[in-house]
Order: sequence, then C-alpha cells, then structure tokens
Amino acid sequence: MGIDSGTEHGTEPGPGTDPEAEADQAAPTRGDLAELRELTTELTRFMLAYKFATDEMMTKINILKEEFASIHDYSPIEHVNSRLKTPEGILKKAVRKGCPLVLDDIRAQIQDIAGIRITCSFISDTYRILDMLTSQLDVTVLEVKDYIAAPKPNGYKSLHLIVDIPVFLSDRVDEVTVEIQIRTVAMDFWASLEHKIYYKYHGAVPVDLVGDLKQAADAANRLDLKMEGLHDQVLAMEPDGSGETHLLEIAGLSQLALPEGLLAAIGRARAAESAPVTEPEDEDETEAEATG
Ligand code: 0O2
Repeated sequence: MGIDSGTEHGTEPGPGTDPEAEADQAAPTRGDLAELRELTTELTRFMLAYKFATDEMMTKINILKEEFASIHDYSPIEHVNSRLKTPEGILKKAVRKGCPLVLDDIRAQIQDIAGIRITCSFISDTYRILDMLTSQLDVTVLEVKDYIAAPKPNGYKSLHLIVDIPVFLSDRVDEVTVEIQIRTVAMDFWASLEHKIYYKYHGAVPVDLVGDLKQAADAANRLDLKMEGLHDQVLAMEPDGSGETHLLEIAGLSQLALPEGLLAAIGRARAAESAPVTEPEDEDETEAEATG
C-alpha cells in the first residue's frame, strides 16, 4: 500500500521512480471507494442481523421471565444477558477454526456470534426454559448440547442451545443463528471463574488448579442438588403446591386490575354455574296450579 515507499517522511524519491505515478497508485479510485462502501454496507447488515436476532430472542426470554414473575411465586430465570462477538473476535475464531473469511462461511460455521446466557435458580428450571424456547414455533433448533447430563471433563456444566430465528427486514427475512447457554447460578459462578483462570494461563492451567476446579465443580453440583431439594420441600408445603399467586395482588400490575364491579359479576356468574341444577317444574302442572 505504499507505506514503505521512498516518498515517506520527505525522503527523496529514488532513481527511476515516478512520484506522480506512485501518487496515482496510492490514491483510492472511485471504484475502490464504491467497493469499500459496498463492503461496509455488507458488514453492517451482517452484524445488524445478529443484533436483531439477539433482540428478538431477548424479548422472548423476557416475556417468559415477566410472565413467571407475575403469575408464580418465583421466576426460573434469575438473570439474562447477551453479547455480540466483535468483528475482531469473529475473525479470530474464523482463523482458529480454519473457516474461510467469507461472510457466508462465517455465518454457517460460527454459531455464537449472537450469544445469550440465561442463569436459572434450579437445575430443573434450565430444562424447563430449554423446553419453553425450543417449542416456540418460529425457533428452529439446530443443536442442543447437554453438558449438565454429561459435563465436560473439567467439570463444566451448562445447556447449550443453537437456534435459528427469523429476522424480518425491509426487503427479506433472514434466518439468524443464536447460541443460548442455560445454567444455574452455581454453574455460572464456576464457569466464569474457570474462564478467567483458563485465559490467565492461556489454556495451560497448572494440574493442581485443574484438580481444585474439578472439586469446586463437584461442590457446585452438590449445592445445586441441595437447593433443588429444599425448593421441592417448600413447594410441597404450599396449599395447592403450584406456587401460584393471585395476578391482581402483584404490585406494579395495577393497570391490569379489573374493576371491582366486573369481578363481582364474574364471581356471581361462576357461583351460578357451579350451583346444583334444579329440575324444571312440569309446565302443565304449574299452569293448572296458577289457574286454580
Ligand atoms: P467465549 O469466549 O465464551 O465465546 P465452538 O468453538 O463454539 O464452535 P465448541 O467449543 O464445541 O464449539 O462449543 P461448546 O462446547 O458449545 O462451547 C461454546 C462456548 O461454551 C464457549 O465459547 C464458552 O463460552 C462455553 N464453554 C464451553 N466449554 C467451556 C468450559 O470448559 N469452561 C467455560 N468457562 N466455558 C466453556 P468460546 O467461543 O469457547 O468462548
């Protein structure tokens, strides 16, 4: 690109060079600029599709979270966060995986450009959330990896879900891949520390630390099982065992409250419906009685 040419820093041009020709070569042509503009637009569209897919998936998850918080005593979702891989991160991963640096190949081979992590209270909740998301009609499941049932040798546990969801753009619909990791708070605590250690040692974690990490993963698992057991006991103590609470009692949902008159009318209608059915009196007899 000419940064090593002799014209840099006021150096005299060497014999046989034509400064004008060099300047022409270095200056971007109209064609170059058009190409650059096209590439920028293409890259922006590429990244935007992942941003929109993340937004859509976050909406789905937040709907579940809010619905649970409003109707049940607790939400199985503790936290949700999302991240988009940076173009640099995508490039690094593509090079690491030997993926051609072509957008279509990157799209097909790098499945965690859009990533969402859901942290749940209990192990059973992770599967519950997995079922709820995978059964949504517009979600195409590409892969489920169950590292909870089959943890990695280092102790890593999590559910990994790779899905495609449609993103409706002005002129087309793109199917965009999103990676969703679902794990308990304890699994997440372990994974974030292990991730830090792994990066600190550039992947070559000392053997004793590997052993300690595995022990910590086992302890996290014991905690998860204990907490789940306690939770089951608490649920069993509730009158109907459902953990349901009355929607209208929830603070912050006053705009959903029905007028008292309407509630009373619904109550009367229900009571009438469930009242024992009385046999209708014989019409002729009633008429005869009336006429004397
Ligand atoms: P980062 O920096 O979190 O994005 P892939 O490389 O994704 O094509 P792989 O490795 O078979 O294929 O996928 P897998 O096993 O589903 O892992 C994907 C992601 O899960 C990782 O992304 C991590 O975020 C997480 N993960 C997997 N194994 C471990 C682990 O042992 N410890 C921790 N802390 N996290 C793990 P990246 O791209 O590797 O890293």
